[in-house]
Amino acid sequence: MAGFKRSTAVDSHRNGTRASFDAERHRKDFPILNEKIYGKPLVYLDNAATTQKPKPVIEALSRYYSAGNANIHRGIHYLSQKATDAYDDARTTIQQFLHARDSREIVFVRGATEGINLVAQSYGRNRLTPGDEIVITGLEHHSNIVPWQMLCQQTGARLRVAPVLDNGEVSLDAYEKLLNDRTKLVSIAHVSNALGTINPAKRMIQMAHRVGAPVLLDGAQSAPHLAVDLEDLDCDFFVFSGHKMFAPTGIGVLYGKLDLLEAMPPYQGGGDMISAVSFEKTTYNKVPFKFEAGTPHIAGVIGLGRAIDYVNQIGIDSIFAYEKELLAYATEALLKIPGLRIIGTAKEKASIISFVLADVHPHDIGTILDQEGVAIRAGHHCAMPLMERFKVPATARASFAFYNTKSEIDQLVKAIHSVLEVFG
Ligand code: 7TS
Repeated sequence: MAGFKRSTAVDSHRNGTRASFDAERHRKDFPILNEKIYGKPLVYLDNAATTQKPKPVIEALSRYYSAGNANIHRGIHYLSQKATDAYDDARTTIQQFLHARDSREIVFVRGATEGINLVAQSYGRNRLTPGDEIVITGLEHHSNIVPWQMLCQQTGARLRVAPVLDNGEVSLDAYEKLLNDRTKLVSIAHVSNALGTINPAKRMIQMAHRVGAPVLLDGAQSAPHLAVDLEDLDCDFFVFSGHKMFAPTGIGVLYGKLDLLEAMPPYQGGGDMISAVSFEKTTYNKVPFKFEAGTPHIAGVIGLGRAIDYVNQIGIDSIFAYEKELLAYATEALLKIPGLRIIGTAKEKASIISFVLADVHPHDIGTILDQEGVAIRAGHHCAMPLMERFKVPATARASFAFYNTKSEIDQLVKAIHSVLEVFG
């Protein structure tokens, strides 16, 4: 596996030498982008739901299943050892990508959802008592709401929610006021999937730490788009999903500070998470294996490692800078469309635009765009309380990746005009 490579885009930009980002070249790595939908070229703008997979990832999966498949950590034969090495290498690749201190802090899970549930149950269940408080924000995905509600039901703790301002930013004043010595856990999105808001995570983590509360940062929408430095952020837990960063579905990561993970009981019991079992007593394996019961998604882990190598080759800072350009271009173009209103106008945004169009239902927008080959998402984006906050039942959402282009945004704009023609 290639080692960690920090992009030089920002530095070279400072020197005035930033080469333009070659999205057309990167597109060639994604076979699905050549697909035709109803005879029209696919314009894939649903990257916040899941991203497409580049050839190196597809080939790594194919190679693993054609020439390397075996179970890990339990065989002495050649293929088992080879699979174990590839699995362990991917853990190191991810540790370095996230700037975590130790590869034991990287636990493989199914995705962001499972990571959050693991923390709620393994960290929260034994620690929280009636009267304790868990703080989240008003822009969370359901997967960062429901596990905490379940935990509150189990423990008698109370869920507190920091409100969202009209521009889609979290009110930091209100957030700070919610924090007190009853706060036993804070769990916040790094980037909102429905609005694109980038939360000032480092500041919010520092505020929570001042009252002694550990923080889980939900990186499902940040890890694929911006540099995540866990040493600098100092969050206690971090989760993301592989499928949103060019890797297969069914694989994701929970990062936890080593001392916290070591003190937490296992989430699931089974093979590989033990060091010895008898009918009287079982002792558990070390972290991270204590949290990886059963045969894991070995191919998924290898695919995720390869996806991160791929991102590192392009450079996450270059990706962020390019997507920022796409966001600015799309925002300007969309705002020229009569009746279109963007929901979520935070100062710091990732490449996600949610919008409504006069009184056309977002599902109708999505359906008509689909006929033009343009794939967006329409709905509540698993953020129903946020939709309620903005008094809309749903929005249409275009979300960009580094393989999208300005000409695809032109296609999007053209397709929205055809919606207006139908509903005009
Ligand atoms: N957190 C955030 C911020 C998300 O955007 C999502 C998925 C999750 C957690 C859960 O990730 P999973 O991989 O475990 O399902 N978001 C979306 C979306 O915006 N459209 O489809 C899935």
